[in-house]
Amino acid sequence: MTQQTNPSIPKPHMHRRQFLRGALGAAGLATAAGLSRPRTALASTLSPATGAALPPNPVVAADVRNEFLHAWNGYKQFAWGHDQLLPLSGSYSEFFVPGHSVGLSIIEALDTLYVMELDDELALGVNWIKQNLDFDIDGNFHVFEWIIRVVGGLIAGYLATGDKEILKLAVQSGDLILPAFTQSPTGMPYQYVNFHTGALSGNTPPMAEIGTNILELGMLSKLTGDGKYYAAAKRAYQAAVDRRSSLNLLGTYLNVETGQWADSTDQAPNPPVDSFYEYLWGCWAMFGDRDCLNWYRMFTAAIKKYLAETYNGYTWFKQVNFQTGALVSRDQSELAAFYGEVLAHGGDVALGQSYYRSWAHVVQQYPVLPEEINYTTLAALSKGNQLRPEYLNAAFDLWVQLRENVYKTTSYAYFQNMKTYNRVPNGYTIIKDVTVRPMVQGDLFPAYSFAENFKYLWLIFSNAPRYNYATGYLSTEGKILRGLKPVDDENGR
Ligand code: DMJ
Repeated sequence: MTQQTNPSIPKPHMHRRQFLRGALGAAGLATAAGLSRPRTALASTLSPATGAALPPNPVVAADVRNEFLHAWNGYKQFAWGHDQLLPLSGSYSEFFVPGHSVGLSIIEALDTLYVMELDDELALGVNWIKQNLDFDIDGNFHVFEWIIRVVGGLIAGYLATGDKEILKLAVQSGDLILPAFTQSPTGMPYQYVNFHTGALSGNTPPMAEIGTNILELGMLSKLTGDGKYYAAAKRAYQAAVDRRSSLNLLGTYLNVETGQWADSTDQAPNPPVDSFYEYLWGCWAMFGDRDCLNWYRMFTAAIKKYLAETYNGYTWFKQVNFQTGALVSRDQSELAAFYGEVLAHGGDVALGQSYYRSWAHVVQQYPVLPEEINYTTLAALSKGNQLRPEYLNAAFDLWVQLRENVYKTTSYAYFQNMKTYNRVPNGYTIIKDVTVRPMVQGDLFPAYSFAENFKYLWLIFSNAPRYNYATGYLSTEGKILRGLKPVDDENGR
């Protein structure tokens, strides 16, 4: 490993938020940005259902770790070495290519095991990876999922362990998907790469797949000293930005060969565009790249102008035609629930708080969130619950930024709801229909829950000695890309 910084990556400037925090203290942050912080308004509008009585932090933290272990032990017993646990049937499934495991749950869990100080389990995972991980598989790997889950997971695993073999695998995993960018005529990535033949396929990705890679590829450039990874990700971003409308809005799907839009709807922050915007902020926060900051500001201004609205007293983001701004629909995906924390990072603190409050309101109707609602009626358009982390993701990041107790009470309440509805004897599982009682459970523990749900809860309640709350930065998949503290630093914080 070479630790030098690549010259093609802008030097990390002091992050605006760090500067303000240093100069003003956390309390002065929102005031300096000219924003109000309606602490009492937010807290008082939450019902007792979302503001459950909160046990002492160490009690909650211990409970979170026990519940993580409950899921992890189910995985170990029934699915070890496979991608995902099927907890109801006591079986497993593979995520990327049928019949071929890459040990996805292990890779997703590495840095969670580290911050939870589960060192024996971490050693088991690292050993499995070193002995078994083999990328030579004749199948089409989804580039976006590979980057956020595997490349990011191995990078975080390396940062947690310092193990050079893990870094080597992280670099190999990045090299495998790099041709999806470099062999694209526009620089925007193809969707699939066959790891055995190198064949590329899928020429019309959504915005999330075009933009959600600069943190992981940027980290590869930083860790190897080779700027090609960052350059590929930046070129893809630039190509998408160049195709914005005169309103500074974006459609959803772009053809990477022709450069033409395949649709006309801007649906930020819904998937499949969601993390395109998250990573513009992340690119600035992690690498100090001013282009990314400017793009973030430009698109956020347009989203606030044309998509944000107050409906029935709650903040939502409608879908519009990206060229005219005309209304298309008023649906909101659970996956968009993270967005409040990004808005707050970018200085739109009140709007971010308000959007979180909208989702806390939905939790009063659906104790574990359905996949999609119509926000005019709160009707569940997609009734399943995929054990997703976005609401807890927002709670974690807003809590770190603002230190308001409401993010603890609401995330604790959601944790209790997960225990009530998603917990099964072999771990946790998805739900097919959250609108009926008893809820109908499905048979899957998605690997991202090892990376995200329990980690966010743990970091909120544990005051984790192995995490630096002032400098830490997590990817869209919850991978800790900055802020992991070495074991011998634990007592020196
Ligand atoms: C995760 O894989 C990541 O958070 C991604 O950005 C989208 N959401 C899923 C989990 O819901």
